[in-house]
Formats: sequence, structure tokens, C-alpha cells
Amino acid sequence: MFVDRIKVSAKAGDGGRGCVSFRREKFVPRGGPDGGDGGKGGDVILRADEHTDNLASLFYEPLLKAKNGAHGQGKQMHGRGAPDKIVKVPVGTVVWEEGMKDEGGRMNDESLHSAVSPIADLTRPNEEFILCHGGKGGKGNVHFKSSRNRAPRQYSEGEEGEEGDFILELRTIADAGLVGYPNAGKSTLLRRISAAHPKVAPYPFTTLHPMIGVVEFDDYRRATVADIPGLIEGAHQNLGLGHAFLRHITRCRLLLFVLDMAGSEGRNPVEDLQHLRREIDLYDPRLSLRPWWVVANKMDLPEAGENLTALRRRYPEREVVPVSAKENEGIEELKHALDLRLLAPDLDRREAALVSPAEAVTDGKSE
Ligand SMILES: Nc1nc2c(ncn2[C@@H]2O[C@H](COP(=O)(O)OP(=O)(O)OP(=O)(O)O)[C@@H](O)[C@H]2O)c(=O)[nH]1
Ligand SMILES: [Mg+2]
Repeated sequence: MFVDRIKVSAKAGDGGRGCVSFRREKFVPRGGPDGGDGGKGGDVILRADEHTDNLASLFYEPLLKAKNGAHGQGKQMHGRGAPDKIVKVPVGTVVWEEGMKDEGGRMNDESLHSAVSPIADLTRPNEEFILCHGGKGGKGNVHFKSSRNRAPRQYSEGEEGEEGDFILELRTIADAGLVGYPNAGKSTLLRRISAAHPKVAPYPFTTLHPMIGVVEFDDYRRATVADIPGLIEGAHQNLGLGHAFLRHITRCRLLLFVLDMAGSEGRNPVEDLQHLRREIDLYDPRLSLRPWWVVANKMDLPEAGENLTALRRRYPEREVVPVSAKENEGIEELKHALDLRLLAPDLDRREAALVSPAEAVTDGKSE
């Protein structure tokens, strides 16, 4: 099961109660108060874990609860602090507090992410975020003695642990994202360039959830590439698998539009590209400003050559890499180009500046 958005409830542990006790020992008359403090309740902590790729484990554990601190005891013994509850989440998990409203007054809607800012964004491996703080322990009666009150019976209760409802959403972190129609060959391509093994089949919507492949270059350089389910026209209206998966490419530095250059399904690749650009723009206009290339796939098929010429004529400035994922042609060239491109982080800004908003819009919305 793949879960990339889930609501969870969390409750940190309460602090333990302070103790009321008096020292009783032979030859020590009126030993005085000796009640210890309560222990601290456990925190509920989210930890970004490299080996977790989705939020499915939370589906089975929708209430994240840390243990309470132990009560204080006599002889000034403090109660034991409770261990923290550590919850592993994938790197790229974004956290919202449930109940935060956007301007339209709606709650926890998909549109929420653009309206209110999240309380946490775990982008680095092992990064932690305390979702709920455990309560402090209460004070034992030793703390209440004074010259006038030598036998205090006061103590304090432990604080309650914080609790709340949260929305956790995974936004995959990868260097490049593959965007394309179903059957364009995205998964075949990912298998070629990385060690990932997404399923490949001659029917649409083979890929049902995002998958990340690691591409290895010389000198141990590497890049991550995300394969997401195929997009179709009208995806922004939730046609097909919907555009919910587009959020997984919102953090990619480079978008690779994978086209079926042979038009094997009766579509035209230039139009495919325009439709895809438009869907991206309708999903989030900022995403359509992101640097992008075209991977012209299925070049082994006869009609592809002609379509490639037409595509290059329509997008003369654009980087177009012809490949055949199936026949393993052009793959090394693509990897090399990716390596050079991803090595230079400042290119992002320059390239983004090159694409004027006007280009992105006409480009995406023509026809
Ligand atoms: N002739 C030819 N066929 C290819 C090429 N690349 C992929 N295919 C075929 O196209 C079909 C779909 O490939 P997938 O890799 O599953 O396509 P996808 O884009 O991941 O599709 P979804 O996951 O459904 O969105 C398979 O039958 C592949 O064998 C290619 O370069 N040439
Ligand atoms: Mg696929």
C-alpha cells in the first residue's frame, strides 16, 4: 500500500505527579519532607528516515501516543521520564496542524498547502521534529518546605502532554521528475538509467504511485529521478489518476517531459507536450516556470523521426534528448546531460529566468 497523505492524532505523555513523603528513620526525628518529583512525559517525535518511502505505517497506527512519566517517590526519588515516541516518516514529509483554515474557510483540503504554511518540513535524512511535547513532571513536597512550613503536604501534578491532530503529506524529494502520458515509457526509462525496477507494461496506468530511482554517474556522483503515474488531459479535474501525484514533482529541480515520439496511440507528440505543459500550469503556475527538458522516447519506431523534426521546429530553444528506452539508445547521452545539468546548481536560477512567464503560459495554453 502506498499512502502519501494521512491524518494522524498524537498525544505526548503526561508528566508524573510529585510525591508527598516524609523521611522516617531511626534516630532522625522529624526527618522532613522527602517526596521526589514526577518524571517527564515522552515527546512524540517525527524522524525523517531514508529507508521509509511512504506513510503507510501510520495508516495502521493513526494515534501516536507517548508514555506518561512515572510519579515521584519517597526518599527524594524522581519518577522515571518516559521514552520519546519516535515515528519514522519518509524524507520529504510536510506537516500541517489540522484545523488550520485557508481563506475560503475550508479545512484540510488539498488546496490547503498553498494557503497556510506547514509547521514542519522534514527535508534531510534524520531530521527530527517534535510533534507534541511531553508534560513536565510535578514537584514533590521537598520543594515546598520553608521555615514556617516544615511538614508541607503540597505537591504539584505533572503537566499534561500536548496533543493534536495533524496532516502529514509526502512530497517526494528528487532532482528530476518524469512527466508524461501513460505508456510514454517513463518507467522503462527509469529502469534504464537507474537500478530502480518500476513495473513496465503495455497498458496505461501501470505505475500507480511515485517511485524514485538513483542514477549513478562517474566519481560517485548521483542524482535521484522520480517516476510518477501518467498524466492525461484533464488531470487537473481529477481525470485519470488525478493530479494528486503532481505534488511529488513540486520539489524537482528539473522536469523531464517524456514523449511517445511515434504517436503509437494515435496522438501527436507535439500536442502531447502542450497538453502536459498545460496540466502542469493548471496545477501550479510556479511549477510551469521550473526548468524543463524533453525526452523524446520510442525513437526506434518509424514515425518518430518526422515528429522529432516537428518538435524541434516548434521548440527550437529547448533541450530535446532523443532516446529509445526499449532499445537502450541515447541513454548514456541522457545520463551525461543530466549529470552536467544537475552539477551546476546556479543554472537553475539562470534557466528559470530564461523562461519568461509569457512563454510558459502561451506554451502551455495554446490550442
Ligand atoms: N517501441 C518502444 N516501446 C517502448 C519504449 N519505451 C517504452 N516502450 C513500451 O511502452 C509501454 C509502456 O511503457 P511504460 O514504461 O510502462 O510506460 P509508462 O510511461 O511508465 O506508463 P504508465 O506507468 O502507465 O504511466 C511498454 O510496453 C514498453 O515496452 C521505446 O523506446 N520504444
Ligand atoms: Mg510507469
